[in-house]
Amino acid sequence: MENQNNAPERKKRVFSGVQPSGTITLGNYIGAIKNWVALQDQYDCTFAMMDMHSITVRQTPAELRKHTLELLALYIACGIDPEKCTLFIQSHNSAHAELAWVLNCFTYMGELQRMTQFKDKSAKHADNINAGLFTYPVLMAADILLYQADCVPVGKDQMQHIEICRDIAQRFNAIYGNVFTIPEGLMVKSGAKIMSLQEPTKKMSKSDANPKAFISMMDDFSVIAKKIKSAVTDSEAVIEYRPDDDAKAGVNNLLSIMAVMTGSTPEQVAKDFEGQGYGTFKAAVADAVVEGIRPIRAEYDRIIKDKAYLQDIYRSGAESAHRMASRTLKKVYKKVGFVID
Ligand code: AQP
Repeated sequence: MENQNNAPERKKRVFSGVQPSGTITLGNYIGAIKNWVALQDQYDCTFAMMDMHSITVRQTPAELRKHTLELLALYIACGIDPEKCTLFIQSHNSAHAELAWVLNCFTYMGELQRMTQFKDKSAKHADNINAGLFTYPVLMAADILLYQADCVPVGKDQMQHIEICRDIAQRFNAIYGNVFTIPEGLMVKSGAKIMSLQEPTKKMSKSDANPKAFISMMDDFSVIAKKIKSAVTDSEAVIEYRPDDDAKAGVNNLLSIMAVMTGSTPEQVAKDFEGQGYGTFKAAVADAVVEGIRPIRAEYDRIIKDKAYLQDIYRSGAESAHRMASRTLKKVYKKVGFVID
């Protein structure tokens, strides 16, 4: 790629990540990871395992470590190529915590109080409303801004956090000049918010207390089929896609899942199943999900055994991540008036 002065232009940058706060759900896959695969040829991509974000909710240490490595193996099994992308563990690059501190001083309490995720998670974890949960969006802003990311592919639930990240970056730039690239959120048209199978007006979440509510990418295929077959729908017994009708939330969700897994649209899937019963439809959705996950699981089972390979990837990933991030951090420290050694 060259500009008018024949100088090579840098590829646009993408940053994203998932918290290893449990086993990854079909929602994380459809809303985020699946879309990263399509971006890796066109963009300079950095994807992380966001372990620092995970501890805003209590984690069992051994489980967190296990989930972090599983997540890396899953990224690769889903098609993320470590030769093309930087893959690293967030806590391996201390620049995230350092920039987050600076950005905390440019973020207002009122802004953070408006964040839906903070409200939801404080209601869910009323015994542990910690300051990290409150400032989660600031750490997320640091994650993105450190890499001067142009695009951040995320599910719908994270768009509010992208907005606050843009506000913080613009505020900082207005004071100190062009320090940060202002990132755009990148959201898929279909599947940006996969809903709980048991309460379809709620997002599917890996930390849901009811395992029937989510499909884990690690579930046995028979369990996946069972969960889809017992998904909550409605008593209307009509397969129609009505995205604005909460009474139809369960069916809408299954139509969206089927559409993504078969490369169709929810409207088309609804047409394909017109006049059929929910039982037949659910069985077809279960098949589509299982067949979509099957090759990923085969790859995953192979990769997770190779601990040395995974270690090589996250170590070299941390080096590149550190190199990229330290340029931004140094600039920020200089701008705010820290003595640069
Ligand atoms: N249900 C979903 N539908 C579509 N996209 C989703 N994402 C999460 N849930 C859905 C997207 O997955 C990426 C990683 O999310 P995360 O793990 O960092 O945090 P989260 O959004 O809080 O995901 P969970 O599964 O709900 O985790 P817990 O239960 O730990 O809070 C993001 O791009 C997100 O949009």
